[in-house]
Amino acid sequence: MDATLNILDSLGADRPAVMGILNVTPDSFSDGGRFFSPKPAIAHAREMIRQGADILDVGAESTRPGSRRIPAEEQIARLGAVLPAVTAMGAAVSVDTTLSAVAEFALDAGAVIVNDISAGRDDPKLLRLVAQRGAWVVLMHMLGEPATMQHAPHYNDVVAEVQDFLQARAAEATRAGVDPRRIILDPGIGFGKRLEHNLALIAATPRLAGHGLPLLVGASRKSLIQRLAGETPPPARLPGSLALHLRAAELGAALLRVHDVAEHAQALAALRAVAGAEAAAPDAPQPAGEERGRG
Ligand code: HH2
Repeated sequence: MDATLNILDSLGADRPAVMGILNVTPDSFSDGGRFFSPKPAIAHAREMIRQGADILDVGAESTRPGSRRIPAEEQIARLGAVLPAVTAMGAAVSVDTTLSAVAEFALDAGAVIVNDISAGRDDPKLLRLVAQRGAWVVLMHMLGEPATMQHAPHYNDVVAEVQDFLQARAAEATRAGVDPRRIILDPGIGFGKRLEHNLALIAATPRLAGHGLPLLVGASRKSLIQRLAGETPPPARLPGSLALHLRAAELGAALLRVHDVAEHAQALAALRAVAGAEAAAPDAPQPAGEERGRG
């Protein structure tokens, strides 16, 4: 638990935290069905921790475009055998739900973060629960709802609108009693957004993170990558996921929500090593006439 709290208390201070995705669902867009039964789900959680995940985000409802809502009892039944085993592994555990009954079940089982893609709008009890339990909360932007969100989303100024929404939801969470140091914001890549909206939001990471709250970016395997690079099944979107996430990390993202933990941990270590070498390099320009281009 101490290691867990250390990670969360210093989010983004040193390097972005890697949040590994565990979808206990039959129908998630990229890995639906693979981790639906407890045994493979628990094994995958263990593997992601071994690969360097700081946080595991466990969800029992797919929110892909066009998905149907899963009632609280069904989400709890799906999580029942998995969550206690996963929280016992020692990593920080987040529950991906918009429903307070599911969040309560997960907090009772040892989760410490509630990842709410509705930012507290779906269930009025959720933010109060987070406050009472001293938990962390992820507040994500979504235009509309999963069933219809990709039907012609429109913004006049996507960055300003997402920024205003996130600030308003953070203020609402604080009013509900949530500790402002435990609020994480997320622009909601792919949630009611076209390609140009998603790219503008990733590019605006410094502005969205500029209010002092940690910013989570989750572009892992999402369809914007095939809009950029042509038809590819979700697992083949790793290079695009890495590029988008590394750029977000350079721009100040504090958490990355990913399917491919080992690959992200390696890429982040390499990025950090080069940044360290840049910081250590003498910054004075070389004197004119000195030989260049060797080595
Ligand atoms: N994306 C998904 C689900 N939950 N939560 C946050 N905070 N940010 C995200 O970008 C985000 C999220 C969708 O990805 P995935 O869980 O892999 O798919 P599915 O919803 O189909 O289970």
